[in-house]
Amino acid sequence: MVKNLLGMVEDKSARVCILGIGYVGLPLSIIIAQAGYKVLCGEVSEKKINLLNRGLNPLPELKEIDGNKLKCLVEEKRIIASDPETAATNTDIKIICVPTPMFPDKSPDLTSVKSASRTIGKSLKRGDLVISESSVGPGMTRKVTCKVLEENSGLKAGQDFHVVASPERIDPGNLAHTIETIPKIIGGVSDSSTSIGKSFYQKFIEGEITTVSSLEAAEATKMLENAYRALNIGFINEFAKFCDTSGIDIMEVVRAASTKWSFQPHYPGIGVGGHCITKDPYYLISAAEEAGVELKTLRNALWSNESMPHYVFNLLKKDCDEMGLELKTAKVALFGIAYKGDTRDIRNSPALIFQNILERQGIATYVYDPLFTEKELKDMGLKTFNLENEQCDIVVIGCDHPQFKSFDFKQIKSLKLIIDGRNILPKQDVPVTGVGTNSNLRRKDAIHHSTRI
Ligand code: SAJ
Repeated sequence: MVKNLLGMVEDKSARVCILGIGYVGLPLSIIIAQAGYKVLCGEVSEKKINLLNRGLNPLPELKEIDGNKLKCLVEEKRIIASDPETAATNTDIKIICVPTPMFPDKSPDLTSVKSASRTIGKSLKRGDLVISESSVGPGMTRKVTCKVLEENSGLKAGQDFHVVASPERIDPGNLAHTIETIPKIIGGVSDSSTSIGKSFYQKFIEGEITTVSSLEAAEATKMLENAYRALNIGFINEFAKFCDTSGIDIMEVVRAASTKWSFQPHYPGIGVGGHCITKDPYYLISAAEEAGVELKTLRNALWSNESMPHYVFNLLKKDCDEMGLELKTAKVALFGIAYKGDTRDIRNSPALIFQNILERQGIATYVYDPLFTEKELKDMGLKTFNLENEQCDIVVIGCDHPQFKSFDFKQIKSLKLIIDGRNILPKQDVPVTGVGTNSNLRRKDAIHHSTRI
């Protein structure tokens, strides 16, 4: 390589470009700038560029962003935002942090990765380092990212420039796992790429840095992690359906099984949301199919997870039939729209999929979420439930916001039934049906409990 990139990493003179200022790119920009590098943030959103260059957080929902720290770094010109082309030009290390969604048929949508690679390729210089933090299936960095980089630069990956895959492991909103402390996996197109990638990350990652032998090994590591989680959730959701028919309380059984050293608890619920566990496994399935291997078990687990909003709807229908409640005319309040508790992130939220199922059945659903204002919910086109002055017949718990665990449901005088889509509620005065908790058990307790009053 013509330039001494390692020396520039060591003396912090290497200029860093980060393409995609989202859940991954923004926190990454801050910790790299804080480590002493100049960071050029490339963004397609004019709004984000303007906010960032005014020292304002373009993602206010990200609790982990320290606004003051960001403001200082912008004022010191350690972070500058611009369009992607400008940000990529005259930089030495280029990090791709763009989204990797799916097309409607669940096949990988690498549009943003190709666009970022094209942008980088146009101004790529000998000795530069390109890092892909975007989560893709094994082989995609080599077959897509490297190919586009080479086509647009006339240079050769591994020979003229370095390429590393280091899939993000961000856990949005979880302050227990900050970007600095999350362990990192790094795999390069060549040993020297891996080595320089590790030297760079060591400057700002406190967590353990593990190097692997190739781009594919790094991509496969991320895919394995999230497929493992999707598989376990998929099975526990299936097991919950069995428990519902067999007088078994799944939460009791999971607690008991957790006394075994090799059992990692997972919990059934109204479904699986977010942008990792819903999507990464399909990237793995697609990569495997290209290699002629069908990952049937994983695909079935994903279908199990995707079936849960409907399953919970069927629980609701069954309970209404048993209780003589006319669902069509009942007032249903959905508590919580986020994809998981204690976050405002609604991407692929199963609670909203559930809400859509009810709406399509002509059942009006009113939404309450303590993390959103009524105006925000209305701006999403949702009907809102106002705790202060409204009543409802049925409450469905859509996500495990901690506030719901101690919520006083007695204040809803007309309440007749709760469907606990996350199995988080303690016993209530009204019947509560959970997922896999064999509601008869809980309903008997509830009725018994309520007769005592
Ligand atoms: N969920 C269940 N049952 C469970 C666990 C989760 O139904 O036992 C549901 C959640 O409610 C949510 C979805 O699955 O709807 C995903 O939950 P998650 O805890 O996996 O949260 P994510 O999507 O933010 O996952 C992230 C991932 N991080 C990255 O991909 C970088 C994932 O790899 C982590 O395992 C996860 O955080 C974590 O462990 O916190």
